[in-house]
Amino acid sequence: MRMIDPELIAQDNLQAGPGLEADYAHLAAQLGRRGTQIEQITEAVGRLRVGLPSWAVGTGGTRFGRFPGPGEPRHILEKLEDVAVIHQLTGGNPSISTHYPWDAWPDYREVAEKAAGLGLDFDAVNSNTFQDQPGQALSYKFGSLSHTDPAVRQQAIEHNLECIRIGQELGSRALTVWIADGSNYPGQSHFARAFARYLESLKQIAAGLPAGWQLFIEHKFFEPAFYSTVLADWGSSYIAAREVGEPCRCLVDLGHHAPSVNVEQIVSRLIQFGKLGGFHFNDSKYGDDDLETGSLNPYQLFLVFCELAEAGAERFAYMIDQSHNITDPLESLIFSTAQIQRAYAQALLVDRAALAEAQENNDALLATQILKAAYQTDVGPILATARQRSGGAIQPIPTYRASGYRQQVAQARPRDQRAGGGTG
Ligand code: PSV
Ligand code: MN
Repeated sequence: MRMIDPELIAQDNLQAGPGLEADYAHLAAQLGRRGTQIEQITEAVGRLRVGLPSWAVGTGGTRFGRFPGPGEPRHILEKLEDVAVIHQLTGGNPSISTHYPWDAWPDYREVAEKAAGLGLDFDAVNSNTFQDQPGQALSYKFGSLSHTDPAVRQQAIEHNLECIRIGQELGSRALTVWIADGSNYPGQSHFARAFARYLESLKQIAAGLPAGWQLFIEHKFFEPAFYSTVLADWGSSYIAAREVGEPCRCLVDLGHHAPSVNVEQIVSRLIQFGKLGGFHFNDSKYGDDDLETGSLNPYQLFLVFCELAEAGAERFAYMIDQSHNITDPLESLIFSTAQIQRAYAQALLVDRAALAEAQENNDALLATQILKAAYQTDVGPILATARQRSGGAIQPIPTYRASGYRQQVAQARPRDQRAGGGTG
């Protein structure tokens, strides 16, 4: 089932097609002179899968307020429809990452069937031990997997095992665990004992993973705990992944580092020692702002992709994790997907042999110019061609607006106070 009339996409593409063909031919010639085959880049961009989180298709917010937009999805089936719209237009977002209990549903076969009918599959399932749920026996106020009380830890472990069971019904192959455990006061928590309890809980979750599944852990240096967090940084994350063993890998959320931290170097380290699992993409200026990927710091995104492209980017799991507070979330996700594809295409343009030589010769200026030459290439025609070839739109946001999808769902989905999204 297609959410947007394919005829509309075809019509829009017909209009934009001749201009794109000319731009693509020009870029092909330009890259050819540099010894780069444009087709290889376009195919690689077409293969990149960027997962979407179920919580990003609703309007996000902050702790000060939320301004819901019209037609917000009220439950997982409607979230699937929204993700299908994005994928139809971009061709690059074939999977959805669900979050429990936010996406709880009485019959997961129904969810799996609906997704299959929309041409979607399921990315990692996400557990939630950072909020208390109505009727929950024990509170996570003072932590979950690292709590001092073994009964609370057990409850959190069981919730993760339940997420795995749901994921099996959906066809997911990974569990992502982000914990909010930490402390607000110096002295409140014993750093080493809390970390040991976390590792022990994580091992029990790993023992419950089906064959072929991965366990992703996500570090974050602050918030909601403001003095210390149990999994504060990539070093702790690496240690935990190593202690837990094979199925456990580190997930890098771009917003989970202090300002100015060299994230691309962290990515390199994790790749070098076999523990990079994937990404949560977003952008930030101050902390975990959950701004749109590439909206603020596209050069950092490019530098991250330089590390990934060298290692073979298709080995890793990619997802967008951001909060859309003032825009139509679907438009923001389309925009962000293109930013990610852009960074990947630019990274594939880096003249690696020349860069290696400049590095060997300690030619700092030449090395940085080689990166800039790739970054400053407008790869827009590559992205648009990859979208068109996958049945998507050459100009996805204008086509989305012309489709009237938002107006349709505004009619069909009366406002539900529980709906919403984002991480704020
Ligand atoms: C935490 O800030 C986080 O980035 C984790 O990925 C969560 O799963 C997500 O937000 C949604 O709460
Ligand atoms: Mn995240």
